Amino acid sequence: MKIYQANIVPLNEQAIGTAAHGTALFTINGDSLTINIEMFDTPANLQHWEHFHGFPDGKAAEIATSAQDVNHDGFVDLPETGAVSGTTMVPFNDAPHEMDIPNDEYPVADANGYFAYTKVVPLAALDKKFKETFNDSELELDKRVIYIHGVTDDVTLPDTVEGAVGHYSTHVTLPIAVGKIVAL
Ligand SMILES: [Cu+2]
Repeated sequence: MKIYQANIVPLNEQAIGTAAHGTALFTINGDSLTINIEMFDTPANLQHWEHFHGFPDGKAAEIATSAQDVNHDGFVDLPETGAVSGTTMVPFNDAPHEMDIPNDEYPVADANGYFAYTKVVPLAALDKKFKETFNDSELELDKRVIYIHGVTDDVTLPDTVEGAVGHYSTHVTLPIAVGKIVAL
């Protein structure tokens, strides 16, 4: 059995008015990966995209901080996280192993901004899909970071905030918390 965890800390908390935080636990046991994520103080009553991000070339990803707001508009948007965190890799939604990122199958925060997500993923299927997508790369969880996204539409985002994906707006993709995954 192999266990990884992440301490998830707020990002963009000044701009969005809430400091989202939580924990993630990844347990590899035989052919299954069990994912447990618990989040507090996220924007309430809202679905939150969550994924691990990383670099396909084996470089270790690091968490974005306010230093990644390179255009100084007050927000670290999704493209700005890329320099240190790499690209979106695996979603924590209803079927992580399908690696289908833009959809509505992510957890929804309650009225207090709390949600808990648990999923048991078939590891061989995830590994196969990951290798197909990222040029034979290994999952290497300890080189990845977890991101939680999403603010309500009443948060005013300047036009300089980027990161819309298909018909999903920058409100859906704005990062609100991030954590480095480490092996225990
Ligand atoms: Cu993400």
